[in-house]
Amino acid sequence: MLSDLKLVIFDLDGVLTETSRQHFKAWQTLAAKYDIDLDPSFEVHLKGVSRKASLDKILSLSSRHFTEAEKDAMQAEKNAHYQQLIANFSKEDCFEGAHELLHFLQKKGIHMALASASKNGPKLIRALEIDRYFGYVADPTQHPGKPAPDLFLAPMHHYGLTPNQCLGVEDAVAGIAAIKAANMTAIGIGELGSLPEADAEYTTLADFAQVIMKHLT
Ligand code: B16
Ligand code: MG
Repeated sequence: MLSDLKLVIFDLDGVLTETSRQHFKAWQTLAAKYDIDLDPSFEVHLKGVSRKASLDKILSLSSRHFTEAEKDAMQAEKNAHYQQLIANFSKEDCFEGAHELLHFLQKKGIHMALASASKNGPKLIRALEIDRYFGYVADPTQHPGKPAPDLFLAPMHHYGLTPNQCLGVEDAVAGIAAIKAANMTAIGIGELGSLPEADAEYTTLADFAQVIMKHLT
């Protein structure tokens, strides 16, 4: 598998940096305004899920009906709060090993792409100073969200590759499902056993980086 490797497709939130706390805090604050108490155990259901789909999941906890205009306003409010919470993100907010791994893959001539569900992705990778590594950034406004495979297939098609030449790296159940639906090898980052559909799981990005860098050296 690694001998054919031409493209690594990274998820962003939860793989290259940790923004799930900020996403969830912004959702909790919004939900509280509508008397919805978001338990921390709900967070896992929002990982890798688009802003709109996340809101729909949260509002399903309420018996109230919300108009589309109200839902649009709620998404804008959540995003403004989220952007405030990540306003000071910089290079140091990348997970340990991220810069080294991206630099290593670049030197090896392996393409890198981003397959994030986040519309804030392009801005965030600039803040993290890793944007120069990505030859292709899949646009979440142009494709169905995870678990559909499209965000992972778009970079593969961009480079004219086949699934066996690609590796997807994800922290969310929906994201691993998307990679597998694209017929690619799926690497799960997170608590071991939490992503059972992944082909291999690593607790941290640094652990994965060590293994792949050793294999490709
Ligand atoms: P935004 P990823 C996802 O990013 C997050 O995991 C998820 O919690 C969030 O709702 C989604 O992006 C949309 O983000 O509101 O910024 O467009 O993990 O796919 O990189
Ligand atoms: Mg993620």
